[in-house]
Amino acid sequence: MLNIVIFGAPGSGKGTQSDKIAERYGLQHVSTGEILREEIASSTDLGKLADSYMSKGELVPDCVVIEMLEELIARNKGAKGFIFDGFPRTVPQGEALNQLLQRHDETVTIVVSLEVEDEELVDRLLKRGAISGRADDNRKTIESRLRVYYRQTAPLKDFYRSKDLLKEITGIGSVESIFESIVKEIDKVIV
Ligand code: B4P
Repeated sequence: MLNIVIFGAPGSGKGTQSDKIAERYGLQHVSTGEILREEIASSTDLGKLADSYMSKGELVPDCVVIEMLEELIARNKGAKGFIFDGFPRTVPQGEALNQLLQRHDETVTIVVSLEVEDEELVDRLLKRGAISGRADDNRKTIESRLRVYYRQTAPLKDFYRSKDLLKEITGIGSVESIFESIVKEIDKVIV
């Protein structure tokens, strides 16, 4: 199986690149953000809980997303592999993902980190907010998401670097040129 983690600050292009990677390698795209937004749209109990965190730019508690992911992996046993987009977002989530994959005799194959400066991130998310109306794409929530990223998510870089899995790629430029750089790194680990 090919198991890719795509990692980066909010607005770094994770969702955009994940769609392309999933198509290229025939992988199951797992976006915890998308799943949570669907739950919010359906007003489920999980959605109501998630909304109370996401609307403030905070992370949904680890136990909630880890359980969500466990169910998803169990439901997709026949998949060729996964692209994990927006998961893990904390070191405990990273540890949980390792344990989960180990239970299926699998591991993380590669971690792609998209590197983009804060100014560009804020710009992209404000533009998306103006077009899509996504509730958390407003200046106040974006600033909080960035703070949360540096405090809770960025430490995962060292976690994966120490396992020799981290590939840092510039996330500035055209979507196609960034995708080409990602493909180059993935192809190195699968041949
Ligand atoms: P996500 O849905 O994962 O949202 P995000 O981090 O804000 O990044 P997103 O994927 O939307 O942006 P992208 O980089 O693709 O999470 C939302 C919230 O859910 C979190 O804040 C958290 O509360 C909660 N959550 C999700 N997962 C969780 C977890 N594991 N644990 C706890 N809580 C969790 O792209 C942004 C924009 O940039 C797009 O408009 C795109 O068109 C544009 N763009 C992309 N590439 C570009 C390029 N090369 N040039 C210019 N623009 C580009």
